[in-house]
Amino acid sequence: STYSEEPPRHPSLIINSKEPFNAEPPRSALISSYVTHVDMFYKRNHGPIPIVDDIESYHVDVSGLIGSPKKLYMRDIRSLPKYNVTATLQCAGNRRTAMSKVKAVRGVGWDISAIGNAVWGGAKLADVLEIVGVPKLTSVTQSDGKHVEFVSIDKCKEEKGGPYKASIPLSQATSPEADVLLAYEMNWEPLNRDHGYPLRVVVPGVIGARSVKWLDSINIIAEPCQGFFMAKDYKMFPPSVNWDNINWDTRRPQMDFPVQSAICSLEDVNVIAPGKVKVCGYAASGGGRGIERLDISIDGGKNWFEASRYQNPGIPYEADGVNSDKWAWVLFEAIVDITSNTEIAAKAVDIAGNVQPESVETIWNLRGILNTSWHKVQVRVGH
Ligand code: MTE
Ligand code: MO
Repeated sequence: STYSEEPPRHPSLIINSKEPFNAEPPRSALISSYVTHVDMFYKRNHGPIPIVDDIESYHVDVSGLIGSPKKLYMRDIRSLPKYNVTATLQCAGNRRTAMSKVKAVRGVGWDISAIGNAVWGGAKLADVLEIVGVPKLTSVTQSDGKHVEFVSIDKCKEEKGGPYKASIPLSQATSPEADVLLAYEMNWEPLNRDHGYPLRVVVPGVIGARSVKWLDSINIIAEPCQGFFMAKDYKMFPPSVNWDNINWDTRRPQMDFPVQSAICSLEDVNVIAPGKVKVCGYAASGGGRGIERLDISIDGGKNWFEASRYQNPGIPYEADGVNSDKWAWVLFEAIVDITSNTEIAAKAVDIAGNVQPESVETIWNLRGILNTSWHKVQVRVGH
């Protein structure tokens, strides 16, 4: 494996690790549009970016608990109905740097931009599985705890030089409503190399780690995939667990993302002129749960008021409305009046009533995942 043939990247990206390439955009890029530009979309890799140059021979091998193994070529996947699904992808490690300030954690550091919203174009996994003989989920089909495993082409050190892999429940994979895609487009253009060319999985509402890029094979298996990123990583532990007493088997692989929000129009410490200040950012929840409310405080959390929320400009956002993208983030905006040095905080509430926790200390975990604590920025009034 070598890093000599990495694709070109936008110079404004903030690089958190060069090899493998892990980078996020500046905060302001996230709120400049509802759909994140591909070059400003965070890039999260565990090895060198693979090169697939013979698209004619490229195919996905499907095997496991199905009749006989099958090969699916791009033309097979493209012959299925194409769906465009607007879905937010968020790394479980988003906001890890802030968690590591409580106590050291393991993993690449991220500010608040390991998240992005894209329009993914491709075939539904439920349709793909159907053509290889795995029926769609109905009220009578049984999935018996089976999983669908996705194996990549890339090589990573966590898998001892083997490919990145992950799995999702068969019930989710065969459910058309879950909108799991084998995507070949991102924002109406062919996927680029960084984001999984020629084909990737997109699992809406779930931590980014399950959306396997550069898909090589799909296996129907009896239980969750035992790969590093399922069995040993991306699990949420209580604050009491440390590297001496950890027992990985006691926890399930993280799937849905909890409710999250962050302020993107201000940096950690901002010097601003006194008066009206625009506070903008994003809010998102997992499992297709919409954002019910976004609360802003300008006195460190004593008093709160609601920000306005939107997805597509001009269309009012309703948390479970027909015109709302259920898998996508919501952008928020509030105008506040700042007269002296203070702390601005944001917290979101999803349609199940889940609220972000106040402090990062109470959710600290040794892998530094799922930091969904209130996002706070300090502002200093200057001239
Ligand atoms: N797929 C492969 N093959 N290799 C990877 O390293 N990283 C995962 C996931 N899929 C990864 C992968 C993680 S942890 C995340 S958060 C998302 O891809 C990031 O997707 P992006 O780089 O397109 O933003
Ligand atoms: Mo991730």
